[in-house]
Amino acid sequence: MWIGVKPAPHTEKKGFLNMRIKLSAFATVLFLFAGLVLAGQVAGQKNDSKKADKKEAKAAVKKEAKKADKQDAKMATSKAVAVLHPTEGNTVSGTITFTREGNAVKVVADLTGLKPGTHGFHIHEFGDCSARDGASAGGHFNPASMPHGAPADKQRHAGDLGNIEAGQDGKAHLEIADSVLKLDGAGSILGRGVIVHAAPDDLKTQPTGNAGGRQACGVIGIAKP
Ligand SMILES: [Cu+2]
Ligand SMILES: [Zn+2]
Repeated sequence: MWIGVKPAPHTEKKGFLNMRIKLSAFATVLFLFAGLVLAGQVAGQKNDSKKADKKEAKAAVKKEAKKADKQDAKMATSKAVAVLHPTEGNTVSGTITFTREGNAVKVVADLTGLKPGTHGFHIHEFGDCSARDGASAGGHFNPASMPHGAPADKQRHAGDLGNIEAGQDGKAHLEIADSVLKLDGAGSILGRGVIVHAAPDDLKTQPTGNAGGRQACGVIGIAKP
């Protein structure tokens, strides 16, 4: 029996159909792939815009913070002053200025009416000189809960400024830079008291330095820069 080489018409049709199916499957895959690529691009764009938004928000926050810093700097106290008056039965008086110098505060004291020699000299907790003996100024200003010490000690009251020395004329001049004192923020010395004592501060005895009576008292206030 002879079998023709020429494929039967129905087979040809089937082959054509097969090809069509193959083609349409290919097109579907292509289409899906294109869709995926497009979707990926859109998602990428969305991501990009999200990133840009985040960047913008960050920049805005930074700008606000800078503005606030500038405002703080404008509001910050650069100089403070205490005018000291004698307590009852004493003659000590004078002026002490506190000036911001970088991260330190420069303290300049000029006093008169002292007994020649060394006198304990501190910032006390309260700016209250109403008591005749200065006791209303409270203890040494000590916001960090430290023991009493010398100005150069790591552990000291913030108010521990050590001693001031008077000459034979009863006058004393002192200039020190202190990195513990602050004119602003938590632990600021504004509104606190300054006391000059009758005796030297031994820089050891807790919590007073055994500096004796209070001979002059003043309140730290904001000064004209
Ligand atoms: Cu004192
Ligand atoms: Zn102290």
